Amino acid sequence: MQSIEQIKQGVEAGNFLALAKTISAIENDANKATDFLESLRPSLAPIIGITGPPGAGKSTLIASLIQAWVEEGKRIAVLSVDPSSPFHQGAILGDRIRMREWYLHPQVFIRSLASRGHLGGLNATTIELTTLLQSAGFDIIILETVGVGQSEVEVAALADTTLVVLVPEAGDDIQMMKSGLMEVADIFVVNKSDRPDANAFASHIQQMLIENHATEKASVVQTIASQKEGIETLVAAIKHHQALANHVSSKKKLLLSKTMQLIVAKKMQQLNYTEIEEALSEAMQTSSFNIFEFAKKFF
Ligand SMILES: Nc1nc2c(ncn2[C@@H]2O[C@H](COP(=O)(O)OP(=O)(O)OP(=O)(O)O)[C@@H](O)[C@H]2O)c(=O)[nH]1
Ligand SMILES: [Mg+2]
Repeated sequence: MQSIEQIKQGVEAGNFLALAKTISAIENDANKATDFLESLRPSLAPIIGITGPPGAGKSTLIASLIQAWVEEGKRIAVLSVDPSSPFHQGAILGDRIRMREWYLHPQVFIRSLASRGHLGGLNATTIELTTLLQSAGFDIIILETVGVGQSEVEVAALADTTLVVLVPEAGDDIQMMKSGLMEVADIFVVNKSDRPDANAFASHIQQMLIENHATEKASVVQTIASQKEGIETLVAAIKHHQALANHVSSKKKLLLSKTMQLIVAKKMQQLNYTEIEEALSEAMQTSSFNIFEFAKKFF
């Protein structure tokens, strides 16, 4: 394991080798890194979660955001969590093209993580890795996840500011919104606003915010990521939300949600699936089998 000082020095010099090695080690087995993780003293560098359906333009948007922040002299880390799907390789290759100009930039660190079948698509070690990045001298951490099912909720439970990226003809997304997307988004980004229905779609979301008395909590920004349009407004909206998210109560809420996730993950690890399955095979054969009684043995 590299020391955090070595990692930090590397980051300052635009050399991410020690960081990359440490990330791999944590990804392989976070339990082995317990002492290292407990020694970290993370900064308050904001974590910006960016989620939305496949192909909505998340990576293209990130490339534009990076540009804006690099110009402000910031150091930026991007973690892209790819769902383990047949498109996985393609997504990484696509990102290499879309974020091409940033892969070798000394202020920018980009890393793709496979979600390894973790439910909801978020990598199981995301809390560890974002905390590492906060301890390694980055000013902003971006967390990109494809919005499939639960992952919007998961990303919101990790990020200081959550962007939900949608595209105009996203009929299904409106359905998703009704079932909870409203809760997680701090900023709705209507990307591909070069498309005909973009304004109507943005107004629709705005209307939903009004109906839900959520205009204080969330905002709507229109962008054309591929033409770098709307990026300044988006950067300003993020900054505005950051100012709100910096309150002690928001920080505490986020830390509490992360703590709960870490506890749940640890408790899950303590369960031995095979052992439970074997015990079940036996218990099932008795006529007096009761699932509550059975499960209690493993509490
Ligand atoms: N017309 C139009 N196309 C765009 C815009 N933004 C991105 N695209 C295109 O949309 C496609 C998908 O963009 P990505 O940035 O890879 O989208 P993504 O959400 O990161 O995709 P996944 O990571 O695979 O879920 C690319 O071909 C982009 O060039 C936009 O504002 N307008
Ligand atoms: Mg992408």
